Amino acid sequence: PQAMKLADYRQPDFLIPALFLDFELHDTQTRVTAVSKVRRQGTHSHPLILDGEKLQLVSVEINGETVSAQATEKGLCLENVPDEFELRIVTHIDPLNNTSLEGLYKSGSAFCTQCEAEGFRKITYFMDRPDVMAKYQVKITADRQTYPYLLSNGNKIGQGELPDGKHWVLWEDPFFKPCYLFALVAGDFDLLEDSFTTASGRQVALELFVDKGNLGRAGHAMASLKKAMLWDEQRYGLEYDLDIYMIVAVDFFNMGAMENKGLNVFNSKFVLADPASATDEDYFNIESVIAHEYFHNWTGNRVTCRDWFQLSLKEGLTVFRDQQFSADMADPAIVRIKQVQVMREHQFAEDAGPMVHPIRPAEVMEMNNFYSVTVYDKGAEVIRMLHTLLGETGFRQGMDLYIARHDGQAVTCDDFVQAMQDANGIDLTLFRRWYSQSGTPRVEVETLYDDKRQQFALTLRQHTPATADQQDKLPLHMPVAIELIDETGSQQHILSLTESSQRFELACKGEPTLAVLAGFSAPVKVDFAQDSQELLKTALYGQDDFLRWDAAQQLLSESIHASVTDANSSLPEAVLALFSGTLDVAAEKPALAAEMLALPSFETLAQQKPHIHVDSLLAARHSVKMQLAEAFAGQWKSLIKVAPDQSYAYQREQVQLRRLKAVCLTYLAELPDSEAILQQGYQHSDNMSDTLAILRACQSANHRLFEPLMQDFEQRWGQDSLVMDKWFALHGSRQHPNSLASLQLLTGHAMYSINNPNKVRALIGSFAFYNTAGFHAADGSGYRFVTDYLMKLDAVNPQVASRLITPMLGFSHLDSTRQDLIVQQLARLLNHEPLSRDLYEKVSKALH
Ligand code: DPP
Ligand code: ZN
Repeated sequence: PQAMKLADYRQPDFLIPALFLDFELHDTQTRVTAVSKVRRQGTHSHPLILDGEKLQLVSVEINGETVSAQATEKGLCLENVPDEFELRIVTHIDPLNNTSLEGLYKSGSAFCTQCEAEGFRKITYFMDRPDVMAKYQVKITADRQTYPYLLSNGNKIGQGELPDGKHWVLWEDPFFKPCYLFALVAGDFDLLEDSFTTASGRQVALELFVDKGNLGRAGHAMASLKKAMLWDEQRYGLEYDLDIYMIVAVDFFNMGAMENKGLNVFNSKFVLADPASATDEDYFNIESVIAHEYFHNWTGNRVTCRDWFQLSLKEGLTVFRDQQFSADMADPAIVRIKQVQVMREHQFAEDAGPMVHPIRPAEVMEMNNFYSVTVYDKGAEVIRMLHTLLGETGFRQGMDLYIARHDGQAVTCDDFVQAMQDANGIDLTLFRRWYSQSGTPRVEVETLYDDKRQQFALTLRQHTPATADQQDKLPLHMPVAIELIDETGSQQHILSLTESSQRFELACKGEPTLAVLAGFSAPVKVDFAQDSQELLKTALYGQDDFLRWDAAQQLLSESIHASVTDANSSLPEAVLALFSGTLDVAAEKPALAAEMLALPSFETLAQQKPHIHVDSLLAARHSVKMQLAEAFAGQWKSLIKVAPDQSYAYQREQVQLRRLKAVCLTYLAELPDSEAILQQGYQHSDNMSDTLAILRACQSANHRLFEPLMQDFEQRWGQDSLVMDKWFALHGSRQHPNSLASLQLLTGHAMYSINNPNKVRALIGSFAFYNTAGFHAADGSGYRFVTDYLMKLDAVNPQVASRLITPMLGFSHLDSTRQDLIVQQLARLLNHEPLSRDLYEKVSKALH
């Protein structure tokens, strides 16, 4: 396979301004008739090249005349076509056997589609690229009883009955759109209906389709949608533009959800919730993903991407917008902490591995591989930096100009930055480097206090180490938010760093304690040697909650790393003081306390050092956990009683207390006398958040209650697919000598299926990503198991396989024995035939 390059972009040779699609649905032989208006763009005599995969070509007509055309594996080439013509193509497709879940496929008994990025070519021959935009009409015909709902984008403009028990519906979408936003759903659902009146007074019908019997779990998603619609009007002045907004929840889905125009298709995991079956985290994620897809209506759909290298244009921006929304809906500091954890655990890891790329990749072999934490989350961090540099008003002016200038167009990341620049009259030339330069920058901090002049000087030096894809790096433009803490309080500043080294001076009466990167103002690693007393001061007395948490995490991380070198080391005084100080105020600030008391994850710890030894780092983390459990045994026991006394609601104060309780439980479960408390906690829980907190605590402590509670849980929830994913994940991530045997067994469980991405991610994904001891087992058995599984999975669903291989890619920080073991497995995979383009791209890069 060959890589495509951003530098090779050419505008399309033809345009297709109108498309009529006619679907006669059938499990294994759906007939698709596509009628396009085609127009040559520019003066040239190039053939019309259409993308198409896994299609059975029936006929091609140009202006009503049959033409003979030979299809290849990749598509169709039509020579000598007129400058303007009607093209009619009939194909047959096989949705039932389409396990890739791309194009048209069956999820349970329903038909549904997923076209982003390049799935439309599995539906018909077309110019499958986002800069070809058409107005769509879609006719769907199917059996009336089995498929009472026939849905597509836009407005329903016709329907009818047929004599053979079939019926049809005709849809029209008035907006031009790229084919990746096309959607079709057919099935039998329960329907939750509501409506929203826009700021300008238009009534929008809201329809949420869920599997039969799940209506009681649809309310939170609907409420979230209405909040998102209102928020986008108030924050960005953006209103919804069609008369109807539909969301369908399906069980088989590769991603979280998809923003198809007027017809979102969602992984049911991000729709369905009730207190008994969903956790606070599920409620939070549903609200945020519903908002994310809704916000795409403007940032993605009305203004879309010119080509797929520009994916961050819509994803980075839309993630940033959903993050702003979540911060307004929930606890801003906690929301921010979660985002930073994703950056540090996953994005920094991607930067350190073979798949490193800039937020706007320059070369792509398989586009599905670039729906990455870099494009999404680092992309959002880049937008956040713009927001910090321009301020709320300046950023909004830039957004207004961006939308006004590009509505209805397919544009580039440069167009976005240009709009920000023009609206604010500032020069963003240097800032644009964030789009082309990959890797995690390092910022080194040096300070000096001049007593006489009462000046605090700080020198910032930035440097981005070379990455696998790019040797030479340049200085970047980044905001560095700082806090100076002294006896009288604290002052905050945002420093604009543009050079490789820069010195700043600030007036300060008395030598302050400095804390850098407030709110994680730039996606960088900071090198700042601070003693533990200063970190402690920031953690306990800082203004900015994020900085307090960050200082606490640094203290904890350092004590864990120290215990790697000296296994008998006892907890440093500063860590004890941190915990007692935090526990003292835990009841008043439960959310922040919970995050400050939680140990940094293994993955975060691993990203802090160029080389790690898996076993000693695991042991060190565990030993620190044990010592903290014992040192504060009394506090854990009393704090878990702070639980809310009302019945469950997804409501801020309650969520905070439950989270604090969950963290206390993880320590408590390490204590010898915890069994009765855990047992009772499990029995008396009336909601999934508390239940899962107990199970997680037992799992991470390898408590003997874990097995019996898991059996009880299975008894209770064995028939509930979404809840059983939590059960699979707990098994998959359990660090236990028998984890491989149990994994083998569970792949045969009645609720498990290799065809369902949620199951695979829950069981095998949890093992590969989070079962550190099992996955990195010294004999290589974990790597071998995952590789064997990938070989099977790749034939079923390459996109999911390609996600799952991530933990095998970044191995340069492991010991040489483990590196060799991983390389052996990757080599075996590279020789496996057939190997998807998705896996080939990653494996070949990793072995390079
Ligand atoms: N559905 C995915 C998302 O919204 C891809 N666009 O991020
Ligand atoms: Zn998105």
